[in-house]
Amino acid sequence: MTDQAPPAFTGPKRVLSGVQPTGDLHLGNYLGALVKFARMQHEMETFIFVADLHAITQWQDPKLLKNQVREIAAAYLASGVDPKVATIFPQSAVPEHTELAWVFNCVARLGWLDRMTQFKDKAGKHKERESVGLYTYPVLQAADILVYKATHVPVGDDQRQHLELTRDIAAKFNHDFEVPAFFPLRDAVSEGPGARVMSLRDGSAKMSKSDPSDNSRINLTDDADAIAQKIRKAKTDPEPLPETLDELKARPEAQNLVGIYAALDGRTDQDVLSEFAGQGFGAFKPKLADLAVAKLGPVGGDMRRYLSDPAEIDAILAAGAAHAREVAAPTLAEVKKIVGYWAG
Ligand code: AQP
Repeated sequence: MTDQAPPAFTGPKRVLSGVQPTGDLHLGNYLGALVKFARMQHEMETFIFVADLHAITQWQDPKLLKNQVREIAAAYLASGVDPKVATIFPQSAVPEHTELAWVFNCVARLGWLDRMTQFKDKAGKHKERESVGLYTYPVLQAADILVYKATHVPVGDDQRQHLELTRDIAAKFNHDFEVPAFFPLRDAVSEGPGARVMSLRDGSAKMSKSDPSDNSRINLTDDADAIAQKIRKAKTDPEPLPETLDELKARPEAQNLVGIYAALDGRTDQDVLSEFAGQGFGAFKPKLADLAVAKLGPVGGDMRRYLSDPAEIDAILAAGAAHAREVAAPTLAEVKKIVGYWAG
């Protein structure tokens, strides 16, 4: 081995991301992922899937799953993802993801997966009762990304560790099979406004679908009253907003609300502080509620409109899956040859 860097990947720039159909989407999913999808689709070729394979790593009612997939697709459309521009599809309709995941199961090392904090968080104290699928979830995620040779993966900050693992898997595959520029080794796109939206009840926990308290999150389907009420009840402190970001650091709940305001309004946290410094939450929260209702209200309304026509959503998903397979199949065919499969 030499110390030389491997040759650079020269394929096209592509965006790939997805969301699990595991419950109502919230403001964190919207700002951390959906808004970025809508923006990036105009910058490069974009593939956005509904992660139903990932969803079943934890129990999902089979009678509900298909409709949950449609709900996520409706959320993509309502957030501005345009099926004429981006490819929207259900993960389970593109079997190349799982075929590549098996190869990657044989490339990834146990020690790498043992370090994944999301598994530890989700499994809690009883990891022996969790599915093997939950443990190997990040390997499937690597396959989702690399089967399209995606170079850009817009996700929230909680996925950063999984994306680093994707990079490690790509690098080991390229190295072990002596195909140095086969898979791209790009970094995550997990920074920026909204990359880490925290719970409205606890500024140290991320806003999450699975939080038992509905008041901890703003759902995309919440109406104006519910949004305003949740913001009114959001945990804060009695101090007025400070002038500088440094002063905000020790106040996670205040920092979170300022971050949400900034992300919804397309501004920086510092801009928001400059406008509201010296004001208490009694003044700030109603302004934030108005902004959240103005931005999210139309998204919820559009979601309901799309969901009133499930056949149209199914047609979009089917067309997306057909196109996704056209792109994924050649990658998998090459991988089979590289690995030396009999069927390669
Ligand atoms: N709080 C968050 N802030 C910013 N981004 C977030 N994302 C999730 N929570 C936040 C991003 O949303 C995308 C889709 O996530 P997912 O549904 O596929 O999985 P998740 O990260 O497990 O979402 P939840 O809401 O936290 O679900 P549960 O409670 O089931 O674990 C990803 O890009 C994620 O980063």
